[in-house]
Amino acid sequence: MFNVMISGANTKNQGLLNWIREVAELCKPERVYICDGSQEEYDRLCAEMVEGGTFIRLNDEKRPNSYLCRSDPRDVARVEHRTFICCLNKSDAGPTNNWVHPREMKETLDKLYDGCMRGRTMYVIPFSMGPLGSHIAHLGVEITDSPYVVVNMRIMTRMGQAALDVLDEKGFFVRCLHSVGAPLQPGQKDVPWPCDPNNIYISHFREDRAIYSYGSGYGGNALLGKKCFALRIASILAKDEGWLAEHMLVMGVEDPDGEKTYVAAAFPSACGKTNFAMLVPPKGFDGWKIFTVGDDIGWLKPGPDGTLRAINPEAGFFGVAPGTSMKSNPNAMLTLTKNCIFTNVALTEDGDVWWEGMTDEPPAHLIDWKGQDWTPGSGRLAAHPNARFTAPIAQCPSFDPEWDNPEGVPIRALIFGGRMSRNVPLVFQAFHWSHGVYLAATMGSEATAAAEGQPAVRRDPMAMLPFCGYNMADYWNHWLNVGRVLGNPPRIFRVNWFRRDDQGKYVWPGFGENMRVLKWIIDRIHGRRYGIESPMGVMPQFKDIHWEGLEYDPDTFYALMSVDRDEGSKEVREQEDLFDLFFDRLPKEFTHHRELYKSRVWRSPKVWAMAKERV
Ligand code: TSX
Ligand code: MN
Repeated sequence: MFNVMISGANTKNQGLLNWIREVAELCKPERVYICDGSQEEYDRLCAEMVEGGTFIRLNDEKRPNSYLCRSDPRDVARVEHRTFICCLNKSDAGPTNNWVHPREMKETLDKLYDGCMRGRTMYVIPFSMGPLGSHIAHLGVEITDSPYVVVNMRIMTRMGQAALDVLDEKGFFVRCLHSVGAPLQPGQKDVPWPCDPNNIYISHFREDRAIYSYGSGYGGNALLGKKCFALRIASILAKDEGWLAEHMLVMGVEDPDGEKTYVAAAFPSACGKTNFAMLVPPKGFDGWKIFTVGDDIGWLKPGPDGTLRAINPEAGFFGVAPGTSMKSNPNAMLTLTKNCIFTNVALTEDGDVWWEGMTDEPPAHLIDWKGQDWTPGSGRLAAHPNARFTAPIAQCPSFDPEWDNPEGVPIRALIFGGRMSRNVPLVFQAFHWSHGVYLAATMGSEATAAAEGQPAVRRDPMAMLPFCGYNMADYWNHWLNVGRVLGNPPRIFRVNWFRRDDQGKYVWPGFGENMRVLKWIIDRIHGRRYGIESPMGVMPQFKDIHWEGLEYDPDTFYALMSVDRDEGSKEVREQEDLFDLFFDRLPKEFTHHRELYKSRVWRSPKVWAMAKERV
């Protein structure tokens, strides 16, 4: 029997105590520590990481209680090709996931985990995804050998003694095991960012509802509450229990009369989800206010009133730093003034942080994300493009106090948007729930590179392609089932902030001006504003949008709303390619929606959706 000292918080949960022993026997750490989630614990771990060279404490005048961390340059992002869904039947993982039989994966992992924590502390992190004790929330415990994970999890989740209290003696928790995969021999000196980048496994066990991650210390690979639990495992739980775990921001929109309407929105990565979640209403919107509930993940559960009620399972933002500025997202910048962790950004001479896009003029000299001297002429990026901030959501100026409501907030609209330079209008509404599910399932987004010619469109159903823990077609059927039980389902919308003209210039100003689109959506929900039917869905006419404070030409607006008929037909053929992947489990409805769309398009003028003529 492997003997090891356990210190830290106490628990009487026998299931947890047994699991801790089991993992300790396998991973053979130097010591085991159960996290209590206190500020002292956080400060102590940060100080130890400063001591060991993992963290740099930032200038306390400029950025109080904040740290910079530089990862190994080989460990800088999520790794989709090393992400696995392990379930008994391959077809239950579906054609868009990497599948491995759970028995085979366990054999592989058992070998890797054997002794993998030698010379290190094994941290036990109890956490709640969602308000403590909420019936929509779920508990997890992450065991990790990375103190970086502990301090990030303290910001990103409700972590420590409070979660142990909810877990109590018999509570269920999702098992999340993580190791950086870098055991230390006796006397061996540690490195600032230990990892095993050639041996990464991010594996999810459907039947056990368990997560095993090995080899990476970065982001969603290591902070297992986020993508692994709150999306991949939660999507499996949600299917079995009749709710939705979604890659969605959640926000409240308050009008000048004080009426608050909640919406949730799904966008693929690099579409500015965090910016939208913290939107600042533009000129012409006096008295309107946006409240941020979350910027990345929403758990939506049918409520007693027939609505979908949403919580944000997270407690922090793990956002992309480059591109964030006082212009693009002032609320994010103000959230980052203290108590933050920055990973792979640049360090200024006065001990503060910088990244591309933060200011118009870069500083004359920096230390870049690899720790090297940097000047504007050096021809390299100062921050890694996937550099991140970890920040408590409660510090956000637009923070919604309803964030901690255990009943969640009632969602009135679901908004889906990709990045499409052509042929997807600024905004339109689905005819009804099942049509909306079809619009969300066929959503595409272009690769960000502004190259010549037509950029490649990647289909990203519900923005969940990398995050759905089971067969995507089963997931679509589940969506249709959820709609059937809702008395007051949210209305479904598609948006696109990224239309370009023939010169490649963006046609829509975006950012705060998206408030105009949001207002039309909210007017529609409350039955206050008309839209007219087009082949794609219900669309606003120029007069239906609130234009005060923005000079916007009606012709540009109709160009922004138009779709070319032949392009519409091409789109249908691409949808067929997507559906073919799921031939055996595809919802019947989808085939019918596609055929109906086809016939509407064929009967339309060459360039349609120009709702101009009709009044
Ligand atoms: O986040 C973005 N949003 C949503 C904001 C609430 N971005 C940044 C995307 C990368 C993460 C956008 N970029 C948006 C947008 O609505 N729109 C665009 C495209 C665009 C870029 C620059 C301009 C306009 C549009 N500049 C000027 O008009 C001066
Ligand atoms: Mn995300």
